[in-house]
Amino acid sequence: MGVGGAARRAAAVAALAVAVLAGVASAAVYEVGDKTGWTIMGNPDYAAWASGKRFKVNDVVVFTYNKQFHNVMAVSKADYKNCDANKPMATWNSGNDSVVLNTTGHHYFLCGIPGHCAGGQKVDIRVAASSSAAPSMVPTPEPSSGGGSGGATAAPSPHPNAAPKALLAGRSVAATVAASLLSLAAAVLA
Ligand SMILES: [Cu+2]
Repeated sequence: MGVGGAARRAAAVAALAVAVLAGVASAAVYEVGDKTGWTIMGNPDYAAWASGKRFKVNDVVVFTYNKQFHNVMAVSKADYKNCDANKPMATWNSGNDSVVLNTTGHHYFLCGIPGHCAGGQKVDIRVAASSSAAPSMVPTPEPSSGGGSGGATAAPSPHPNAAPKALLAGRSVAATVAASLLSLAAAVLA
């Protein structure tokens, strides 16, 4: 039974390690527009480019362009729709900009050069919330309720360390209240 618990724990640790490694290793790098890059020439279809991808948190998108003619702006959904380049949340203009997609949801980018966004130089990159699957794996090793018997006795040990302070504080308050109630009762009875 002890062996079974150890094996189970080892398996859980291994699974966790794999999940962590997978999370780190799976960050992908995407060149926006692929070989076409970030441009307006040839009317590239960035919606089509994005639709074929499954972006994840911490993936990187690279905008490659001639910085004399273009730039990259992160904008709100409304500004994306309206091609409004007047209040970008961020602007890049190196000609080779790597942007980390550090949140889930939509990331809206456009070129701020007049007319370019309206001409199609805009991209809506949606990051799926797939990473939420990883945290849910963490708690699962703990409730080893199925196995029961032998190994379970070791489990309670992590918790008692946290409890005593709060417990003692609560107890001393309760003791004080009880003592004053007793003295009050004694006074009434006397
Ligand atoms: Cu442009």
